[in-house]
Amino acid sequence: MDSGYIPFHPHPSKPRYKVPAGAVDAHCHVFGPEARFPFAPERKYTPCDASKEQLFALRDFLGFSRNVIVQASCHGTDNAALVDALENSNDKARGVAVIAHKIADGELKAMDKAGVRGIRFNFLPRLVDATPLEVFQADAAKIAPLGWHTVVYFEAPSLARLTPFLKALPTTIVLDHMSVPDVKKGVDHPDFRRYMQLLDENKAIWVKVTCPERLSAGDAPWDDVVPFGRALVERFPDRVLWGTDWPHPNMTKHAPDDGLLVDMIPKIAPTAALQKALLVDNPMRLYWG
Ligand code: 0GY
Repeated sequence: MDSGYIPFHPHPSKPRYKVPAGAVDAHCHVFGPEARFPFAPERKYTPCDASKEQLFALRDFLGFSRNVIVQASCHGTDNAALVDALENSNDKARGVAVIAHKIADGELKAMDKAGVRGIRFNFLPRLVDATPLEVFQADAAKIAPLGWHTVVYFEAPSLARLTPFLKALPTTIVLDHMSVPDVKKGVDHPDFRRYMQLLDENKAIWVKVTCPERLSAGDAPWDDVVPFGRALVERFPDRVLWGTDWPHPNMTKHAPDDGLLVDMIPKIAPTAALQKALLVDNPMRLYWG
């Protein structure tokens, strides 16, 4: 673990909000354990270990039924820890991989069997070295026949540059963490309006209303992020996903209390119908359908 790296919260609170039956935590990670699944040499950070057993225990503690585990950049394109977690999940987890550009079809099929349903493109320079768009485009073409989707992690200032790329992808697309808006600008700022417009005009684009602890200018309960999540959930109720982001890599001040993250859900999805869409129907359709 890097010096100064902040491990996940050791004792999250029990959420006061009770999630609907069958709820899915649709964005979380496993890290290592390093002794068994070493981190990638090209990684930009070295986290604490965060095992599948710890993830599944948190799932149960928070009242969730399933997980979608996303390959984190610290594991590079070696998806072994992810696949191990999927294979030991009792069919309660699906995965999103990060693939090497020369991956063999047989390896994709093996990952599909294990429960991988998508690949992730990461555009954050603090997490990965840049990949040419043509390479990502070729990767998307490779996984499209499997019925997989593409998860794309970028920050708001990259929206204009990446819009043509997103429009050309042949798969369903899922945008991580609302593409990291500048919450200080507010939901009515032209930047976020353009983002809403992208989703309005492209029905293949979904969005994760995740990471208030990352996006907020303040601290829990992260109320400055609520209008962003709520605007997306109310306008695109059948294309939104929610997740904890456990074990919360690269937090800069302290680790969030996962119970408080769950308690935020009714603020961004204020009706039972929206909560069921966000937590059950949408992730089940995308990952278990
Ligand atoms: C996240 C966010 C982060 C890290 C990664 O792949 C990663 O290492 O995604 C981050 O630092 O913003 O999705 O957990």
